[in-house]
Amino acid sequence: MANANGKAATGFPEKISEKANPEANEATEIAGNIIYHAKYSPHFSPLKFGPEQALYATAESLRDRLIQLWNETYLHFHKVDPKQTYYLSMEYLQGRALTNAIGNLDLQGPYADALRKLGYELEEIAEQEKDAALGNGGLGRLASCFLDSMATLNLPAWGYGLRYRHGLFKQLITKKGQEEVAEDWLEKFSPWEIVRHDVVFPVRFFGSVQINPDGSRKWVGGDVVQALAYDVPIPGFKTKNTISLRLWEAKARADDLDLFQFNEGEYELAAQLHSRAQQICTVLYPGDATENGKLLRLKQQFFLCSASLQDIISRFNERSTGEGTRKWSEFPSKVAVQMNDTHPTLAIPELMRLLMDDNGLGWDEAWDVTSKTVAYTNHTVLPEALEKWSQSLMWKLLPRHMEIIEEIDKRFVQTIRSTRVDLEDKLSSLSILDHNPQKPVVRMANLCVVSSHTVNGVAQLHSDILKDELFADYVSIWPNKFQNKTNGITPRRWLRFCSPELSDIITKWLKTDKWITDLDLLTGLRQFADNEELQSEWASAKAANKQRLAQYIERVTGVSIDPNSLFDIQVKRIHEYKRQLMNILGVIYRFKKLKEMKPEERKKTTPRTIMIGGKAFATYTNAKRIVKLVNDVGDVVNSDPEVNEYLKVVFVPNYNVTVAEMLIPGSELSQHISTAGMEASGTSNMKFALNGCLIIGTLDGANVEIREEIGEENFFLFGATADQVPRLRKEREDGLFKPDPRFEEAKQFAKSGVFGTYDYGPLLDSLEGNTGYGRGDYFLVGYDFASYMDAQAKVDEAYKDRKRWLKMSIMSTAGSGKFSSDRTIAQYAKEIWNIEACPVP
Ligand code: F58
Repeated sequence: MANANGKAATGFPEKISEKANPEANEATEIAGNIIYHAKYSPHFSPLKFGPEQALYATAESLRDRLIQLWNETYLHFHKVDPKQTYYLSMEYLQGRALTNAIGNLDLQGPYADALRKLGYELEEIAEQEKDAALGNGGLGRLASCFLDSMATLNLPAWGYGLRYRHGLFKQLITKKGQEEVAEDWLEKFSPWEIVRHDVVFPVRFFGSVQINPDGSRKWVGGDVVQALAYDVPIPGFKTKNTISLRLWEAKARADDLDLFQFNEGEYELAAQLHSRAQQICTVLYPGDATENGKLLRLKQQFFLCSASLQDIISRFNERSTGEGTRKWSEFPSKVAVQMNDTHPTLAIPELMRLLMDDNGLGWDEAWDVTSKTVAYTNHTVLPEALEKWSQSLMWKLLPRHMEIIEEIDKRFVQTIRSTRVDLEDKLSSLSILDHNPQKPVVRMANLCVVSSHTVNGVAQLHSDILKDELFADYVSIWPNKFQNKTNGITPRRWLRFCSPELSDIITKWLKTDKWITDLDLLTGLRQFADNEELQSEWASAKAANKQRLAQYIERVTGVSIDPNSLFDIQVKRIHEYKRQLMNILGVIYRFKKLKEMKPEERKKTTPRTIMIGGKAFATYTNAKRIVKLVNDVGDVVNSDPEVNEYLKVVFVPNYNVTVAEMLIPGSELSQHISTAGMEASGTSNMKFALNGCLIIGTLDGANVEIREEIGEENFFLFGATADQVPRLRKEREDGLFKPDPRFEEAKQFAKSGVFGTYDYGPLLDSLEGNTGYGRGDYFLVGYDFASYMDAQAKVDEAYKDRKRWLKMSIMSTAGSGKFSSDRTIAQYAKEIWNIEACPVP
């Protein structure tokens, strides 16, 4: 085989004997196991052992170990039979798995040595891996951080999701702006997943409801596709516990192929069900502008719910002994189902159906079980993001579920009518079914609230808004149903593994690495925040991360950036409420001022590199215009010889978990500047703060709590507060808004044509006028611009004082302990799921 560097090779080092060895701990044994996989689990022709082959063989060697731990974990859960949590999510943003698995298994040194023996650096091999990008944004990454924490805390838990072949799209930046191409993470294969050919469940669509002579009902006919389980191991950090992310794939069976038609030459017709099954797991968020698109999304949601619940029920029944099946009333003491947003809401009627129609329970019994089992996390208050499904579409695809939803609604309405006359006039908004004759819909959030035992928001401010506004009337019915669970992030991926330099410094100063699983220990850094030695070590770790980031940026964009400039980053989904537009207008203003300055004045400014990244949903036109504007501004600014020493603007393409792992450690300032009240929490704000990056932000989502934890003197605050927003919008409508001259100047300059010929009119017009759809500056960019620019000026000043900046940076890390997903998950476990740790002995 050819060796690492592609030189002609005669084979692997002779001293290392190839050997299947799942328990390999030491470098030579590990190398032997890697060679074994390269030879005997081949996926490539035998003559080559390049970096790609090395990645697969290395992953397979680790997988051996993970399978062993996995089996021990589930055997242990089976024996102990604890209550288990099932996390249902349409999205997971797992990113790469290699470094994470090696790190969690604490095998970093031996693996690096083993690969060196084979002619490779571990980092080089890790770089080969494609991201598993089965998510869109924060909600998907949160699910992945939660799995890491569940495993680390030894909780008996499973993640359930879909195995999208192409995930979310890959973002290309061209002259036109953003272009989407299909993600290819499964083009070859994923070394981490294991298909379970014995775990297959039928999932039905369409059909009709048959009423049996005894009055019971059964859903029959329609299309039946098969859900096949693929398991991805989720290792906990320094524990044996390794849990599963179970991803479903949709398939048709061999006998669903109509051979007769096929032999008649009607190939498409013959394989119709195969092709319909294949569509289900093709992409995440198929466009839903068409009826077909909507139908496909609804199918995806139901597919996840039905397969997962059948699996959960079969596990519950596995424990049945000679005395017959277990009592269904025990179900909620063995099963907790968490719905990640409303996307898996169909779990509610599906559980009811499975209990009643397949297992013979009566309505009351089934309702008791269901409502004690399911809980719902809300991630948004934006009205357009609250899912509503057309009733006619639902009747067509899921006729039995619609009957059940109607019954849930009817009983809810009856109860309110008989017990709460004061709510009579609120019933039209509280009910699940909206009978608006124009467009009758099912309100999924209402179904979740009515049916769940617990509803939670994802940051304190967000949970307060849920209780005081969105769900206020429900709170008066069920005062104890609503909770807050402030989001968190895993400190393993988001500090220990992505910034080993900073981690080592933290461990050195805290004299322990226990902070990795007990993040509150970071407060111990506060006492050293002024210490010059720590500050200088801190600065060199940051400098190294900035250097690495600068190289990356040059490689992917061709733009060379100065590692001595202030690295200012905003990365997140592109959305008007997140206000990337405000950021770029600020940049435009800065550019204009720099142009107007004399050379010696420019020298006194703080040089900045502003990086913006994120994907715009394919059909969200204004978001795509923002991407285009950022790129166009970058082109002009970066090639301006007078200014580009002091300002660079980079659009970072195809933002994903791996890119985040590069950007966040190298950041010094990050922008979390949403209109107050609109960002439910935000989680990248936590990652940046943990990495010693300062935040410029509004009092929104988790920013509020981050600022409390790290100290207001370490946070660049600006903007209206959530409670002022309605009044400000009203004033704008009444024509009372007076814009800051800087805002007008920035807009005029943007429109002037300096940034090219693209028509930004429609985008910038959203900031004009006082009312109207897509106009009237709904997101208050104009109102907040003045205080935003003032806060940016404070940033520039603070950066000039190196000691002060470093102190603020250390204080940010020191105050980030609360934002570990271990804390979040421990709270879910105790306060919502009622589950306990079940560590493998
Ligand atoms: C995000 N939601 C919130 N949704 O915006 C963010 O504030 C929060 O921190 C995070 O959830 C975790 O709680 C989010 O990512 C989506 O991506 C939607 C998925 C369905 C289509 C519309 C976007």
